[in-house]
Amino acid sequence: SAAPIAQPLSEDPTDIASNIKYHAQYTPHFSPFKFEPLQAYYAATADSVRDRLIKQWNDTYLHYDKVNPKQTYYLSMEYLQGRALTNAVGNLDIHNAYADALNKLGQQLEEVVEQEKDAALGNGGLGRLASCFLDSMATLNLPAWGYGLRYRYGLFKQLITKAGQEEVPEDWLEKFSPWEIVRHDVVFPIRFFGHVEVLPSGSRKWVGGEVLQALAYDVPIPGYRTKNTNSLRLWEAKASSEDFNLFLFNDGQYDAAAQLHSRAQQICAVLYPGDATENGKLLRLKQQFFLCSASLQDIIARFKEREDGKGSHQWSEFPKKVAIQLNDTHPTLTIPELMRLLMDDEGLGWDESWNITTRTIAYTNHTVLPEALEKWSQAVMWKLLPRHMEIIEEIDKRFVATIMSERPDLENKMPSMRILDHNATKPVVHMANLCVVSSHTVNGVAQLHSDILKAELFADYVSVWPTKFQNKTNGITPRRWIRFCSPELSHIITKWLKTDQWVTNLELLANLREFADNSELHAEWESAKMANKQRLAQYILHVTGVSIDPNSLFDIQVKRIHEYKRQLLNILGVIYRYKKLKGMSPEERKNTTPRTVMIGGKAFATYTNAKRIVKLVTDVGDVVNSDPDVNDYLKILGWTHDICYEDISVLSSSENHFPVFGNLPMKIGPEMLIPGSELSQHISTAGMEASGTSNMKFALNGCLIIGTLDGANVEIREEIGEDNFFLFGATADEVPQLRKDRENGLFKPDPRFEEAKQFIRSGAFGTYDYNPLLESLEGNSGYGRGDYFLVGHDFPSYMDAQARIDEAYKDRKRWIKMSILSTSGSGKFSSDRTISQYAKEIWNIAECRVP
Ligand code: 26R
Repeated sequence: SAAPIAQPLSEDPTDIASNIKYHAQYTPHFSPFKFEPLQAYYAATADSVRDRLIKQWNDTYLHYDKVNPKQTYYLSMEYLQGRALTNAVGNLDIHNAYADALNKLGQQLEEVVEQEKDAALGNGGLGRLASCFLDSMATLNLPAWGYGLRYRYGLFKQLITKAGQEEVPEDWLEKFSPWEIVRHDVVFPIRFFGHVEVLPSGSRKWVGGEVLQALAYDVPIPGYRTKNTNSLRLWEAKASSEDFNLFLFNDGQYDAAAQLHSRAQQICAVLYPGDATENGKLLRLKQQFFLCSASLQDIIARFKEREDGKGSHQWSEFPKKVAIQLNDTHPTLTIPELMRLLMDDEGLGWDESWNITTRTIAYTNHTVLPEALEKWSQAVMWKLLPRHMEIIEEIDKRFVATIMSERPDLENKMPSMRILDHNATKPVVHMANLCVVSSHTVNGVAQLHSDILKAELFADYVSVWPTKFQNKTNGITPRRWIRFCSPELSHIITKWLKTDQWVTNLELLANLREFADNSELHAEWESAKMANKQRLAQYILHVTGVSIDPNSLFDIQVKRIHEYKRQLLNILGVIYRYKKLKGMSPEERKNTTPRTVMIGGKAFATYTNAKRIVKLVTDVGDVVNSDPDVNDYLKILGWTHDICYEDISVLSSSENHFPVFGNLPMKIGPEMLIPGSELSQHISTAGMEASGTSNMKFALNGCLIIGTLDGANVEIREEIGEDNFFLFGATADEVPQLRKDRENGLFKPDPRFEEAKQFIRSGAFGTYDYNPLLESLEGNSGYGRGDYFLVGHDFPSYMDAQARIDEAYKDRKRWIKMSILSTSGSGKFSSDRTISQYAKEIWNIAECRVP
């Protein structure tokens, strides 16, 4: 064959094939003649696609530099980017060309892309939201970048063994990542510990301690069908070569010689290191500061560079060029660090620095759960960041003084409003309070959540700053979450809408409504959904050996395991269903709606009750799946999750190995799971789920929802119509009274609820001690007991909704219509809509399209 060529930009499959071969030869990642062919093809294909990205990536950078627009910087401790290759060829609109090119090389693009290990640098909703936002920012041609940390080990890999969940490290960098480019020239010093020195001028300076280096790794973020390619900049910690003590090393003291080097390695070693110990807390704080300081130094350097092109920089211009969004409180230290850099390094006064800081920074809250609201020990902060603590004290002092003079009526609210908490036995800094006081805008992530923030968590601030609080309902990128993951459904939508504009203007989906009764559309829709179900069933069989019936109702709940998300309600419902099926005659069973129930998610390593729930799902699955009486009517599968709520592992304790069959991959990610599902469960205790985003992904893919009036469910139901949403449960405003009633002994449990719990107690699901879990549902009060999450209260209405679902599923026409209406009503939930609102209403930035 012809010699391989570089020709990186041709769209001719023959040229592309040649370019892939070129990379296999000249960008080798494996020793020649000794590699896994599929992995080598993946690496060469990724390198080839990266060539294209680099050109438009550089063009984008130069264009932004030239135009010097106001730019947004999104600071987040988490990103869940998912696999990049399918996304890149999709956004660049070269999917078919690459598929053809690989065919010429005897390969399948579908198999090649499955080789990619994705960077799971996040936990769940908040991290995936950040990644959807990056996609929308690029697609909308917005000058907006992400900043984060380059963790060595991201979210743990979940194994299911006889004991339940076990966590093992996930080495996403094990081989290498073709999607990151190290910028050896972008390095900033980051100080820890030390002390504050007062200079003769009276100004203060943070000195001493230890100084590490932050090194930039950039990941390209291509927009959909646009040249604009933004950056996600991930920081890695390094020690400088000067910190390597050659003298000690030659003296045989190897560990001592490289002490700072090993401390640097700890910073980015893992996402959310355990914080039960003081050491753990210190490390987490170091991580947060590392992100904030490196990003700010970079932002300021870029500001100066771009402004100096015009002569010299004016600090008053800074908020007109820079918008910083804090993704929850994790990057709060941006606030005192910006103040410090402006005052101590740039010589500005307090007032000017404060003015700049507060006009630059905005904060998004993602949770009202008390245990997730960050409070840092003042003692730890004084030790690690003495200058920042001085600044925080000053912010607090000035805040208290202003309120006392302007709003003396709020005096008794001061303890909960101020930043420093002196009353506690252990004095803490309230990070959310620091954010509210120092940001120009604070937003929640769904309408109900934003209302709750204003009515409860931040109520006292609302009277001081009535216009500071906004809502920005979350969204998801339609590219990854339907266009690329469900090409079948996408083609049908494009055909009926006679345009593919819906991919960037999702509101157009509403035009499908007029065809909701069309029998031709029904037939196409049903066969696309069936194809997705069959693909899923086939993978499940190959990966796990469990065969499921594609004609059964695929019912899915995948999300982090948390008591407020109520996987326990789901599995109790399944247990009740199982018991009823057992009691039926074979004839009676034939009248039921067969179900395949999939429940999956990771439990935080130290969250014992969540782990017990995982174990219960496992045990119930083991019993039910091997019971021939019910097997045609009920199967239970467990999953684990990430963005790729990846690594499907059937939660079956009897078998915990993960075989690979032929070329099929072991992973079943959400991109396969969601299009293949028909019903999904979003059943949190009302008022507790800030938004939820997987609810939007499922609805967009024509999957019906059983849910409570919580988070974004409220708006989804509004959009798709109440007839197409299986609603149950208490509302957020009823919850406090229901908890009080419970304390007063007024709760009367439904017999079905008692029966399900009794079935577990009887030992039907093995000998594991489920009493602690069952006890959390008993008693009268307390967090973690007394059924704080109202599983018992909502159980009867949940079971009634499930019965309505069984009936609705038997009426194929009605079900398909509801499915079409779910997709038609999902237009609002594009992250393009969300990001346009942030751009207009918070950041004040405009499009900057690369010509
Ligand atoms: C630092 C530690 C205490 C911590 C707490 C909580 C770390 C991470 C979290 C994750 C929280 C903030 C989170 O992921 N929240 C989720 O954000 C999603 C995106 O807005 C919402 O859809 C979802 O409802 C919410 O739980």
